[in-house]
This record gives sequence, C-alpha cells and structure tokens, in this order.
Amino acid sequence: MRKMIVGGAQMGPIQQADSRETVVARMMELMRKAHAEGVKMLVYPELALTTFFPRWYAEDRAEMDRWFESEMPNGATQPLFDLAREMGMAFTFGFAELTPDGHHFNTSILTDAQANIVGTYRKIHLPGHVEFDPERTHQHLEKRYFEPGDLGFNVWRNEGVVMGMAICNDRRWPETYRELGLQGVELVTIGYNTPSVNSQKGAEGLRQRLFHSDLSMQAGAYQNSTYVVGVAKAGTEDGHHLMGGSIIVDPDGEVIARAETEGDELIFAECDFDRCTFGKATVFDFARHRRIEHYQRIGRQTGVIVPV
Ligand code: CDT
Repeated sequence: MRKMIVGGAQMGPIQQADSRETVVARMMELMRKAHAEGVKMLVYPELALTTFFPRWYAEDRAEMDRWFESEMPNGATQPLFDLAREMGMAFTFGFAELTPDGHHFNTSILTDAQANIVGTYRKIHLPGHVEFDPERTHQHLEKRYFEPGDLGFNVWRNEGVVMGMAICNDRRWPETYRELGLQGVELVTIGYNTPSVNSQKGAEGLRQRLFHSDLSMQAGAYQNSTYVVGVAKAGTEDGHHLMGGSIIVDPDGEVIARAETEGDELIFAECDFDRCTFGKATVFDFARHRRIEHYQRIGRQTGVIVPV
C-alpha cells in the first residue's frame, strides 16, 4: 500500500486591495492546519495569490502586469516555501507568470517535500475571449491576458506518486486526463476560479455549475483510474461570485472529500495510490484496449466538421 494524506486548501475570495503577503499568510494558515491533519501533499487554487483579474478589461494589457509574478519563489511567497520545507509538505499552487522574455502564462508549480520546484505547468485550455464583450454579464478575458501553455501535459514522480497538474477549464476536457493517464498519472491536481453563473446563459447557475465541475472530475478520475483533487478559489471577489465545491475524487470516480463553505477551508483524504492499479490493469488497460487507429481526428482536427 502506498498511502498518503492529500489535502485541498480551498481559498475564500481575494479582493483587489489584498496584498500578496496577506494572501500568503492565509495559505500558511491552511498549511499549518493541513500539517496537523497529517497531510503530505497540499493543493491550492488557480491564481492563488491574487484576485481573478481576467474579469477586468484593460485596453492596455500591460496594466495587468501588476498581477503577474516574474519569479517563483519571490519575496512574498518565500515564507510559504520555508514553512513547507519545515513541515515536509509537498504542494502546488497557481499564479500568473511573466517570463523573463515577456510571455504571460496561467501557471502552476509542483514542489517536493523539501519545497524544491519539481514541475511547472502552463494552462493549455484558456476559456473566454480577447475583446470586451458587451453581451456578457461579466467578462472572462483569459484569452486576452494569457498565452496558451507551451509545456504540454506532463507528470512527475513526486514523493513516490505519479503527479500531473491541470488548471481550471482544463478539467472540462477529457483530453487533459487522457494525456496524463497515458503517462500513468495517479494524482491529478486542479486549481480553479469558476464564476457561479454562466455569463452567456443566466439560467445556468450555481447548482448546475457545481454539477458540471463534479461530473468532469469524477469522469476524468474513473476513466483514467487516478485520484483527482479539484480546489476552488470561492466566494465574492470584488462583487463577483465564484463557486466553491472543492473535491477529492478516488480512482473509482467517487467523491471522498468535499468542501462545505466558500471560504478558506481544508479538505483532506487518505489516498492509497495502489488503488489506481486495478482500473489501469483491467477496464482501462490502455495498451490492450485503446484503438488509436480510430482516433485520428482527435489529433488532427480542432472543430466539428459535419458531413454535407
Ligand atoms: N478559470 C477558468 O478557467 N474558469 C472557467 C470559466 C469558464 S466560463 C468562461 C472554468 O472552466 O471554470
């Protein structure tokens, strides 16, 4: 048995006025709670250090650079890395990354239990739009402020577990999990910021948004026989509501831990990574059952082509 207690550090809202230092103090408090529960791997949300700034339109995108980090760790986040090293806690969190050569990514990093960064992921499925859209009840300008990730979907053998990262909208795409599944993933970590109402379909509110989130992660876990941890930034940020609903899902697709609030909240569950083996060796033994000769469209076609 390869058992590890895995935690999800759901975070409540972060307002524009909140400093990085204040937010990191909250993250450290969640890490202390996680340590007290025996957590060895802790998952924080997407864009964990700041408000979800892609909801704001700026004519000049450079105005948004204040939300980006040009190094990691940096002065504000170093205390979190120091605490993690002291506690022997591996962790992952998301942030807006500005590279030395001027590229902007929605990024997450993965550390080992000594707080060394062992993996970096840059969000591939960027939702939303590039220009201001007056038809929407709120803006979602990730396509304006970020470039699609350029690192692909990777896994890392970290603390004895094969771990992979994805970010928010990635969780809705089966391709995400299958790319990781084909590398033997055992723990998929996913941070998210999801508005509780669809900006283009008001009738799709909180209940259905939570359902879609669960559905996507439970299916991804089951179909690849892996644990999935999905962690929200939740609550009302600068007047805009984000849903909570952080969950830990086991390799059968069952939810084994769930957040109950929309604030800073720790969820955790003991994960036995040997439980991933059964599904990977039977119904989802990819080597025996996948029929890639019939999957050509997936790799070469983006949009739908209906025959005439
Ligand atoms: N952050 C993020 O990717 N949020 C999206 C909202 C989709 S609506 C444009 C999500 O999939 O949850």
